Amino acid sequence: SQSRGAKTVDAVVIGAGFAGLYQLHCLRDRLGLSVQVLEAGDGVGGTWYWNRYPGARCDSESHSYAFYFDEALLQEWEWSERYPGQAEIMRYLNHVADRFDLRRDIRFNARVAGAEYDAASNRWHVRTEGGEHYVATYLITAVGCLSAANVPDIPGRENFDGRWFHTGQWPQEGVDFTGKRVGMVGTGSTGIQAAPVIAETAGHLTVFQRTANYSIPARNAKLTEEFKAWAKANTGEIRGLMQASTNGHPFLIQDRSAHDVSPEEREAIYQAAWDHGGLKFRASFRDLLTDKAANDTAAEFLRAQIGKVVKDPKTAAVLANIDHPFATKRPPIDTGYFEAFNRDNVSLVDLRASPIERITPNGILTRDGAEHPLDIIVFATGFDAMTGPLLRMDITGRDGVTLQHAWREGPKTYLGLQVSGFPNLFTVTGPGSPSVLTNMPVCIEQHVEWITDCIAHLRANGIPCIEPTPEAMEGWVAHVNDAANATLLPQAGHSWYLGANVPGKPRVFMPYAGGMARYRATCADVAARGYDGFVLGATARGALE
Ligand code: NA7
Repeated sequence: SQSRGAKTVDAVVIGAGFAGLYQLHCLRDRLGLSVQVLEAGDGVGGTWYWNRYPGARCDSESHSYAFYFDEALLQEWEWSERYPGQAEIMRYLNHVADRFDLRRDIRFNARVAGAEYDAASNRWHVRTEGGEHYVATYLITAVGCLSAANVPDIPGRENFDGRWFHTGQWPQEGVDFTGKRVGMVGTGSTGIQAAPVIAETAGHLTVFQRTANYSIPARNAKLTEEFKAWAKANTGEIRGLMQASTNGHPFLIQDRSAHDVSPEEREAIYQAAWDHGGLKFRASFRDLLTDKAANDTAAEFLRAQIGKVVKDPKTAAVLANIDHPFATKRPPIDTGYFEAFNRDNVSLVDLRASPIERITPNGILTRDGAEHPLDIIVFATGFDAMTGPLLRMDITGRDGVTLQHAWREGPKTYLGLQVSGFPNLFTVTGPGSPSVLTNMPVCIEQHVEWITDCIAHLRANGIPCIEPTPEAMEGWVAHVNDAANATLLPQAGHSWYLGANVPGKPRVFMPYAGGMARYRATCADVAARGYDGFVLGATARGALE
């Protein structure tokens, strides 16, 4: 299986974000394998490497947005704010890379073009866009869920006289908005973070809103010494809480129905959650994501807050014209988003009333005939989520079947970790895993450790390869659907959870909504039952060395 000019290793890992870094550490330093990480960027960080737009910040609280596998690492690292900003997360991941001496096995500026499985040798052949060739027994994708930028195909973009940027491919040197007329398209988590920061220096900011969104104040602040000491003294408890929760955050969803309390009590609970800030708002009642009437109470409270903040009633009405249940699209949290519309240099365009017709050399033309003159356009238009980063590479499994073909009707995986027909390919936070519905590092640690244990099992038992049975995979796909349908999540018809933001993408609810704790237990159980649902070694046809 040795090819000329190719480098042979035990495992190739694609991506050097949270997932790729930890996967390298586990395979190399715990199992003793030779590992090559291939990373498109010129540094570690993954999603955070590319998403350096103004205001980029994590919505998970910093003490929970970290690796928990190493107590010394937890004790030595210090976060400065309640939510970590992009630059601080980059410092953290660079620290991790140095501390575990990871860089020597990472090849930067190496974007993977494709990977092909050779059944005769039971090896993956991985090729980069730069023409490098790697041969590996195991191929692990650690490519992130929100890393393939979705730049909308709006006619006329190529003729725009100004500059345009996508938030997920932000220039390293930054963008100077001083005095500029800036148009920002998109009001998801990203646009909601970026708008108030852009408004501080821009001459004028025009926000183009297609879908109005709920947002909860983050209430970011410097961490106190007391909090930092508490977090360090209670790492075990925090880890336990994150692992027991449905979403990997260090709080549990309250075990009470929104219907159990009086309207006055409910209002007080929501007000307290609003004042506390952040994603914990969602944990106020257990039935917010399963019972529409319960959800309506939260939605109503949140819409009312917009009217209290935004002074211009017309702008407030457009911002509050939200047509999906609360948290059925990923709820943003913000620092001064609605407040920004009270500035003289910020205005809102309602694309529902008048969609974008085209981009002109001068700006954006909407259907009502208004041309909004712009120097800079910022596309905060999100990602080809979950499947995009995988399908933008050409991955070919057994019998020449491509992943694009295998997923033509939507992604199919077993446990979000493996695909039938693709032996020894592991997808960290793949579609069908809880991933984007959770606090990512918690999900990533679980995936990476499960994959590591699986590979250790294969090697200890002389098993050349593993892949799921088609039946197990179909069963999991059905279970992922059932889990979504047991919630209100599919009711947001235009959400990226469903792939609805990318024209032509199959409408399939991609993440597993059954909860992180339950998912963890299922994965552990599958392994304990001898990797139930997987075929061990049978597909390699004698490739055992
Ligand atoms: P999102 O959440 O996908 O938001 C993208 C926004 O861009 C959303 O408001 C979209 O409106 C809007 N959009 C997308 N395409 C267009 C076009 N063609 N015209 C007008 N508006 C458009 O991406 P984010 O980057 O904000 O957040 C991604 C995740 O990162 C987030 O959920 C967190 O997990 C972190 P739409 O709703 O499709 O009508």
